[in-house]
Amino acid sequence: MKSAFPAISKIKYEGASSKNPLAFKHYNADEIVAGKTMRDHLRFAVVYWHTFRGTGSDPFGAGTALRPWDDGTNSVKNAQNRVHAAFEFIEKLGAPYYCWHDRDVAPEGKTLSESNKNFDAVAKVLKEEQQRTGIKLLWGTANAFSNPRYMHGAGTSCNADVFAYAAAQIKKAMEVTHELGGEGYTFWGGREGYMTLLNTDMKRELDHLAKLLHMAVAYKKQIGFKGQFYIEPKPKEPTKHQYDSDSAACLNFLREYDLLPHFKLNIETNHATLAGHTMQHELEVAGAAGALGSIDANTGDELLGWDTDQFPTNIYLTTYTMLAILKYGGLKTGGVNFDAKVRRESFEPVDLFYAHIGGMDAFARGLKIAAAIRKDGRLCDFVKNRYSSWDSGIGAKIESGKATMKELETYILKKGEASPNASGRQEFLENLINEFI
Ligand code: XLS
Ligand code: NI
Ligand code: NI
Repeated sequence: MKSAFPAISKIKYEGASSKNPLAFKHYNADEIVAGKTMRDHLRFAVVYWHTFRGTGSDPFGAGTALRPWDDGTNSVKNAQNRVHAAFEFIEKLGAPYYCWHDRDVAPEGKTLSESNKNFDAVAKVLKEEQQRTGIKLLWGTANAFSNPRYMHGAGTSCNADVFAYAAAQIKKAMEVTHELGGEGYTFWGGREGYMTLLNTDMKRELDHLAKLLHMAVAYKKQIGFKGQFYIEPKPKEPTKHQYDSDSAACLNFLREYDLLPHFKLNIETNHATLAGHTMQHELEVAGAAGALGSIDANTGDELLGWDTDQFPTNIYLTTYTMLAILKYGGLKTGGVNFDAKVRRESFEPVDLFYAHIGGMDAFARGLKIAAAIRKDGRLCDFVKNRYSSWDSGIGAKIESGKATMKELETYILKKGEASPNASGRQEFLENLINEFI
C-alpha cells in the first residue's frame, strides 16, 4: 500500500520553543497533569466525515481538496483504500481515537442489504487497522440525514416507513460500533426538527423520536453493547429548529421520556454558539445534571450564523472548556473529538496535520492552564465564599428544606434589611484568569 503522507513522519512533542510546524509545542501525551497523562485527560479523536470525506465544496463552488489517495469513486475498494490513508494519518498524529458515521466509511447501496454488505466489507478493514495501530473507536453514528428519504427527518419523519428505515440503519450502525469495540454511540438529530410549524405535529414527532431512542436502548441491551449513548445538541441547521436545540432542551426531552439514565450529552462548541450560548454554559448545564459525556471540539465564527466547524485555537475557549470538564471529574467514556474541517482554501493534505496539531496544542494548553487555576485555588475559593451565607444559619436551614415562608418573614421582620451584598468582582476574576494564560 502506497503511503498517503510520504513526506510526513510521526508528529513529536518538541516543546514550546520549537519552530517546527509539524511538531507539538504543548501536547506531550505522557506528561502528567493533575494526576493523569495528557493522553488520558484529552482522549483526542479524529472524525472520518470532515477529515477523510470533506471535499471543501460549498453552496457556491465545487470541492478543492487534494486527496491523492482517493480515486474519487464511490466504490467499496476506494472506501477500503481510504481506511489505510485515515489510519496512517491518525497514527502519525498520535490521536488515540476516531469517530465515524456509517455512510462516511462505506458507500450507501441501492438497498439496505447492499448498504449493510458494503459497510461490513469496510468495517473488516477498519478492524484490521484498529488492531494494527491500537487506535480505538470513540463512537459511531448513523447518517440519517443526507439521503433524500430523510428530507422530513428520520425518527421524526411524518412517514412511518422512513422511521422504520432509520431504525434499521441505526440498528446496523450500533452492531458495527459494537463489533469494532466502540466506546460510545452518538445520536445527532440531523433533520429531527421542523422547517415550518404549519405542517408539523410537534408532539407526535417528539413521541416518535423517544420511541426510536427507547428501541435503541433495548437493542443495546440485547446485543450486549456496553458503550455510552450520547445525544448531541444543535439548535438549527439543517432545519430551522432542531428539537435537541441545546443542553437544557436535551435534558428536558430525555427526562420527559424516561431516557436520562441511558444518555449523556456530546456537546459541540459551534452548536453552543448557534444556540446563543457559550460552550462553558452548555458544559455547565450538562455537568450539573451529571450528563457531561463528550465534546465535539471546534469553533464557529462570531460573525457567521452557521456551523463553520473550524479547528479550535482560542486558548480562552480551551481553558474554559477544560475548567468545566475538570470540575465535573474529567472525560470518562468521552473524548475531545475534532468535529472540525480545514477551510476550503487549505486544500493540501498537510493542512490536515496543521489543523489537528493546532487543535491538540490549544487543548493541551487549556488543560495545563485549567489545572494550574484549580491548583492555585483562588477562583474556586472565591465562588465557594460567595455562597458562604448558605453554609450555616438561615441559609443552611433553607437548603435543608426545613424553612417555611412564614419563618423567613419573621426572620426578616426582626432583621430589618438583608445583610450587605459583596462585590461580584468580575473584572478581578477576569484578571486572575489572565494571570494563567
Ligand atoms: C453536525 C454534527 C455532526 C455530528 C455527528 O453539525 O456536528 O457532525 O457530530 O452526526
Ligand atoms: Ni458534531
Ligand atoms: Ni456540528
